[in-house]
Amino acid sequence: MTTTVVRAACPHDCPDTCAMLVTVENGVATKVRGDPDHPTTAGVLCTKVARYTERTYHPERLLYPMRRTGPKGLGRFERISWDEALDTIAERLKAVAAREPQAILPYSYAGTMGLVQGDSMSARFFHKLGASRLERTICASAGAAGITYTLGGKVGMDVEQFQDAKVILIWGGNPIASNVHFWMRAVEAKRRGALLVAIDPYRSLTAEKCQIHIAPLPGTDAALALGMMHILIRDDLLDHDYIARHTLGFDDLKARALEWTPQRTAEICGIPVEQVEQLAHLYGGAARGGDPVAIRLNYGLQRVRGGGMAVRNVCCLPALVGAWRHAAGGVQLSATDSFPKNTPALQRPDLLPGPLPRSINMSTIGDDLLRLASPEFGPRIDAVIVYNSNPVAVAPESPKVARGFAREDLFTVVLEHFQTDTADYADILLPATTQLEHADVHLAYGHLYMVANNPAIAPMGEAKPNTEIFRLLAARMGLDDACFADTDDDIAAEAFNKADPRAAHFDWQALKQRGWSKLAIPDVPYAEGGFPTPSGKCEFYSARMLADGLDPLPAYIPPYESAASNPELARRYPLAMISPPARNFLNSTFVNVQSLRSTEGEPHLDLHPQDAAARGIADGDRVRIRNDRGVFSARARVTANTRPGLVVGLSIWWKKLASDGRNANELTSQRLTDMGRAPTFYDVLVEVEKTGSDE
Ligand SMILES: Nc1nc2c(c(=O)[nH]1)N[C@H]1C(S)=C(S)[C@@H](COP(=O)(O)OP(=O)(O)OC[C@H]3O[C@@H](n4cnc5c(=O)[nH]c(N)nc54)[C@H](O)[C@@H]3O)O[C@H]1N2
Ligand SMILES: Nc1nc2c(c(=O)[nH]1)N[C@H]1C(S)=C(S)[C@@H](COP(=O)(O)OP(=O)(O)OC[C@H]3O[C@@H](n4cnc5c(=O)[nH]c(N)nc54)[C@H](O)[C@@H]3O)O[C@H]1N2
Ligand code: SF4
Ligand SMILES: [Mo]
Repeated sequence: MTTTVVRAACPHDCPDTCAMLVTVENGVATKVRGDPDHPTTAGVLCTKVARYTERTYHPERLLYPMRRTGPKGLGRFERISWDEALDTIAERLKAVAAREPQAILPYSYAGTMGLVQGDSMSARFFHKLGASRLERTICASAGAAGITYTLGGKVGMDVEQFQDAKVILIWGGNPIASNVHFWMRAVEAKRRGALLVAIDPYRSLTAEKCQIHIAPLPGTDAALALGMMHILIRDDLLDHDYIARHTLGFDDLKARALEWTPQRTAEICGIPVEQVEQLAHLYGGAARGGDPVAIRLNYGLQRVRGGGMAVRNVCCLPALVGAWRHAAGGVQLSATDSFPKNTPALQRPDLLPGPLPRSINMSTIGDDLLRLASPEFGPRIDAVIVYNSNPVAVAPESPKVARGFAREDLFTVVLEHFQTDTADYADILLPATTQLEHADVHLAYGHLYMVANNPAIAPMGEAKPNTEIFRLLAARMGLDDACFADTDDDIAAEAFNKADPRAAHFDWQALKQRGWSKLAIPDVPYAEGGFPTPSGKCEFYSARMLADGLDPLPAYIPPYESAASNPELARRYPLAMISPPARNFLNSTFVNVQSLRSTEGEPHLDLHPQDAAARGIADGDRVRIRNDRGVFSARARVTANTRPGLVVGLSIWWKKLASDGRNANELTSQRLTDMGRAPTFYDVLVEVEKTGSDE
């Protein structure tokens, strides 16, 4: 028997991008584990990925190309050869492209975060065709805009410093489920005497473990941050020297913050006024005492109308108290912009035929698939190629998404590991390799290491890497630029820009051997300012926001749908609904892995005892959740973990694995955030009722 251990990277959409070790026995991957030497992975994988071999060798893996034989959505297919699949796709795309290339739309997200299998060969292919571009907004673009206006980019604290913080605000995140390697450091900080504060309308697994839990109404975080600023300024818990040297617009900010009395803040956030005071004092007081204060800012607060502004306001706090002076102080949202990713080399935008093709926002795919040609929209979408994403389950206002994909005149190709809800609508379904079967190179959004992924096993069945599928399609369509012959190794070798000092040491061959390598970034990056904003300062006042038609100062933008902002709607639909990630799923990935699904059980809806009683709902009852956009059902869990007026449906279920064939996205809306054009998944009013039967 031959046993080898292969260095790999977890490909999932998770900040932790773990360095993995894959044990291979006689060509079969028998075990994956976390690399004990990698400082952030520290030998630990989450429960989901610890089962990665179960997913790779799943009996329902797609192993052959397939052609649809029944109506769209029913998922009936027959096996065909690769030649036939590629010929069919090339012929259809050629015909559409000859008429109007922008009628072709790629649809992809972060099923794999690899820089090679994510978007390299695929982007080159679509660029060369002149296809519509995709605006990748479904997750992070609201917060990205907010932090970029304020701090200059998705940069900030290093996760490896959090254990030394004395106060950690865990704001809009549930790291026990979604960022466990940060959580390990937060727990260590707590052991060393730090105070952990969760700011989350829901008593999440994480909030349960923090010493303090503050539960504002969803979508009111921007107000909470303004209230904190008010108190920090009123009680002079400020670092005047840091403010003077490294921030812009303090006097304007002060005037704005003055309007945010603790009373007004408490009223809008739906929390006691004492909590606003307490939060500001424990944050500002610790900083004033010279202790490092840290904020782990996450995604939960971004998925509402004012999500971008909420992130911006929170990002102003560390500069006010001088938290950036410490390695363990500041804020971390995403590390993405710390990496000098070489996008031009990976994606070759130079292949675009001018003029620049239109871009379609992935968050409004429901409406856009249903739109006719018009001068504002451009041509109708005639062909969509989906890879690394499952829009029928994950995109907002799912009934429209499904109707769009059901269009008989739409040509749909899906590259997948499994027959997902989206795959059911494919005309041609292509089997893709998993991370154990292909090469890749990764950056991370929660740490500062470049991580390599070596293939551990041969592709299953006839599966092929995304890159190879687009390489073959390019050849079939007669695209002959030299870049379409690049191997995955060639592409990986160009993933980071070595001219940038942060990645000057990047060498693909060495990285493949070693597994991971940290960027060269100082431990205390903003002690002396130097933010990547136009002014080099933390911009409390942002001229760029003004130019973009936004309020240049921190502000509060109420949700689209809440009792306060839309009382008429709230009379019909009095409950706010959020649908954050379930611990055992990763977005909609892993929902079909039996062991993980059985841990989650079935779709649940958490309701506060008061709301349950008012509707005659008991724990364990089947309930129907509805609004004007749609309806889905779940089993009620009556629990004080939610606040009155808030219901929580942990997500994202495969629709076809739920008893009613639906999930929470039946009810979410396609309205976009204040900035970044992101979806508003957690800005939703609903009503809940007990269903008569058990179905
Ligand atoms: N296990 C697991 N891990 C994951 C994922 C997964 O699906 N499962 N998904 C990955 C991806 S793609 C992402 S983007 C991240 C997301 O993970 P997180 O950044 O943790 O964000 P969310 O999961 O959206 O929400 C986290 C918390 O925010 C709370 N929240 C909801 N609305 C608000 C609000 O208005 N204000 C505040 N303060 N809190 C609010 C929710 O109750 C929830 O407990 O996790 C990644 N990691
Ligand atoms: N209601 C509600 N909806 C949400 C959210 C929420 O919190 N609530 N969260 C939103 C967020 S934050 C995000 S990021 C999106 C996530 O949405 P998606 O990015 O669509 O994520 P997944 O649902 O995990 O789907 C990824 C798919 O890619 C496939 N895949 C993985 N690797 C490969 C590969 O190498 N090749 C190919 N061809 N396919 C591969 C997987 O099998 C999986 O089916 O969902 C959003 N939707
Ligand atoms: S999903 Fe996240 S925590 Fe789990 S193994 Fe992957 S990177 Fe690590
Ligand atoms: Mo996400």
